[in-house]
Amino acid sequence: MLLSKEKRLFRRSVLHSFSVFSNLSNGRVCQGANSFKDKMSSIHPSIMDTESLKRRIQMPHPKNNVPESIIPKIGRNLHLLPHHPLNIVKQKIENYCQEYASKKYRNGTSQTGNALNKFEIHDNLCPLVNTKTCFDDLLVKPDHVSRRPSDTYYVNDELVLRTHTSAHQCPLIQSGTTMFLCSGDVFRRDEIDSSHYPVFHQMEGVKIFDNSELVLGDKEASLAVIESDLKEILTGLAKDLFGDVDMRWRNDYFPFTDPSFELDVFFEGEWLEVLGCGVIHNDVLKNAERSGCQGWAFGLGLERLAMVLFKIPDIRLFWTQDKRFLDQFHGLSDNPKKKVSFVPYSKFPLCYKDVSFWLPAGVPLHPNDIYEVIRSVAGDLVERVDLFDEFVNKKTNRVSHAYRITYRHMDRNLTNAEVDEVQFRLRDKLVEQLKVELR
Ligand code: FA5
Ligand code: MG
Repeated sequence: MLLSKEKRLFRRSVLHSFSVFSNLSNGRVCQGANSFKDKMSSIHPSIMDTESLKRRIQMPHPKNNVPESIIPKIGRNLHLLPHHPLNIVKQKIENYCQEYASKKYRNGTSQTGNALNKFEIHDNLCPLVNTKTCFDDLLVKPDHVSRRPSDTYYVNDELVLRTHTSAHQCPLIQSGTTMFLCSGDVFRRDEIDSSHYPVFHQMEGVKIFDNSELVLGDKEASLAVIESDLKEILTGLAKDLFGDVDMRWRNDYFPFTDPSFELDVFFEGEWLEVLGCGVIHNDVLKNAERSGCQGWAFGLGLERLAMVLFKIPDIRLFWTQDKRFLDQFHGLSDNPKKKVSFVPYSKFPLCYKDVSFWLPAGVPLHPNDIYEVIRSVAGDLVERVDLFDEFVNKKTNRVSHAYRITYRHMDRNLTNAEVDEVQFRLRDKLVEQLKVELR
């Protein structure tokens, strides 16, 4: 089930964009870092403090679809909090990758003047990015499903909350980098269950190969070198993190890599997709003004890896401030070899309520619109939401949806009266905001 959900994002539009970049000369070689100096400003778009950033995100615009419930998450930067499980996983990955690089890659510097065996670390880039770097530069077509307001948080026509850390690929590659690891929070309108949350964290890894590392004049042989290095570093990473866990490689599709792969890990009786990766598409490198270079990229979900590593059963737990959760990870950063399995400090009973309604006639509603209203009223009390019945009344042509909402508090017991109160507010809000007709 997990897999089919994620496929939606990039796989629907299978056609690549082969637009001609007439303003770029073909076959341009890698350029020196200095000539990109002024372009670095696009990587660090005005260093904004969190409060200004929140105000910027909330500026009214007809296209602004960022709900209030997202705002408190901005700037929390869980991946940077010492002892937080996401920070521990991030550090483990960075340590592993640096060690791999120092052993596997040649000592020295590239034509751009950057080290050939050390990843640059970027972990505090602004999450507000433009559609050019988030989508266009990565060959994600204007009508692609992942760009729709049903899937992406728009601030206005041009600015979005990054939907993936790949949004930083082109500006960083353009800066002349040879390799980097870039982590941060990403935002998606998505369904609600134990492994999906509207804000989660990703890490992007990119390596651009130096000509001296490839087979000169043989693109195919070079491609084989790149692909095998990519799989080697990621298989090694999964082994380093999880030991002998079952994993599988599958062919995947992303507009910005070719070929593309994903890696799944077996967890709690299901295959859990933990990362996507591939060989960077030539046209992406053209967009980053590094035509003639070749390299690989990967993007992994930090929550997914932390869930497997520490056996954390629910993605909402990462946001709790409860010491019973956070204290379990203390001391791990200094002792990376220590094994920790999260011990649930409470198992409060779940409780579910159903709601069914007619969708408003003639107004296209996406289930993500429903999930967001549910989130905005019930917050982290919702464990999951399932659309369990959908039908069209043949006479009136109206569409009916029925959702089962599973409630469970992470930190305490919920009373029936409390859940009823939330459910009633939620029903009212669905009517008020989405104009549905309750059944
Ligand atoms: C991407 O976001 C691509 N940018 C990854 C990539 C980078 C491919 C570079 C090629 C080259 P995808 O949507 O599959 O791909 O997400 C990547 C990972 O993020 C997933 O494997 C999963 O681990 C995690 N992820 C995706 N959606 C969610 C979610 N809603 N909640 C938690 N983790 C998620
Ligand atoms: Mg995926």
